[in-house]
Amino acid sequence: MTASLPASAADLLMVGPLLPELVADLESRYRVHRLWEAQDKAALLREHGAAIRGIATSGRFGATKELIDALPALEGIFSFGVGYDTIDIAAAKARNVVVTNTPGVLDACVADTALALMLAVSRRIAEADRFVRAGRWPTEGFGLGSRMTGKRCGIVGLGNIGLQIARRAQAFDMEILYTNRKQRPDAPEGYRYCPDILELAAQCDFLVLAVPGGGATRHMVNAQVLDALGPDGWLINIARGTVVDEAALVAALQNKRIAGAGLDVFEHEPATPPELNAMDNVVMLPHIASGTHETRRAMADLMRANLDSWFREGQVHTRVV
Ligand code: 8YV
Repeated sequence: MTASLPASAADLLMVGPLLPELVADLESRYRVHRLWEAQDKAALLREHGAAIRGIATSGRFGATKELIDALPALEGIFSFGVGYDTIDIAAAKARNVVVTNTPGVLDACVADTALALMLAVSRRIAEADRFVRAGRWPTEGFGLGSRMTGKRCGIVGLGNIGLQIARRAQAFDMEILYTNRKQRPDAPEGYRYCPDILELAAQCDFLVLAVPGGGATRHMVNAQVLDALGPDGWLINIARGTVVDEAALVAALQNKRIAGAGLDVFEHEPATPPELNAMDNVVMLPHIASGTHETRRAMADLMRANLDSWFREGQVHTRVV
């Protein structure tokens, strides 16, 4: 726990509701303005905008150029989460506003979720649970799943999270293939590099997305990639919904051009494509990959450390820009 700052240390604009413990702690030490609760957001910004020195946000709530430009005294944007694709980084840079995120502390739980989805879709875990609950076991056979052990795991984006997914997949005797902006010379021995996603999709059984969101990766998984993955291949997405052309994914699933999908993220969250609801070969989660008590606490601690160091010493721990 950090030493307390004077309550008047700084005015913060909180864009959306963050972890309740974090909100309570920040409110005890900063003047926090709750943007999401304001009936008239423009009026809140008119009244307090000139005093606001920090934005507290997350990947979900982001920070637009319009918001950044409405805050003349803004010094920093402090985000709860590793992904910052919804924060206008160019606008922050142009204003010399520091941006921080919470890398590292969530890698393990996000990787755990990727493996959970891989097992869930290949072994039909969620579907089997529904089968038992519906009382169908006594009278019907459930049928078989597909083996995960020993299959080929194709990771898109071998960053910290990708590496943790690979390590876990190796425990299932899986072969590791990956694509990345460039080949990683430090990748563990035996990891096979594919220069492009099409080749990777064609050669793996599970295509696991672990790249950042944003313009550079938008719709990286399109109809062509899904066709390369093929009718025995599974798509797993714990990255960002924008990485997948969701309409193309729905079409590929409807036409059985891929085996199924395990999705923690969607293109228009919290909306999910209604066509997927009836598909037993699809497992959908409400963006919970980092959602454990332990990890969310660690994310809150890191975000708080960034905020406090900035307003005390003008320094931060995990800077994006
Ligand atoms: C969180 C995330 O769900 O870290 C990220 O980029 O997407 C997740 O860990 C999110 O930031 C909190 O709302």
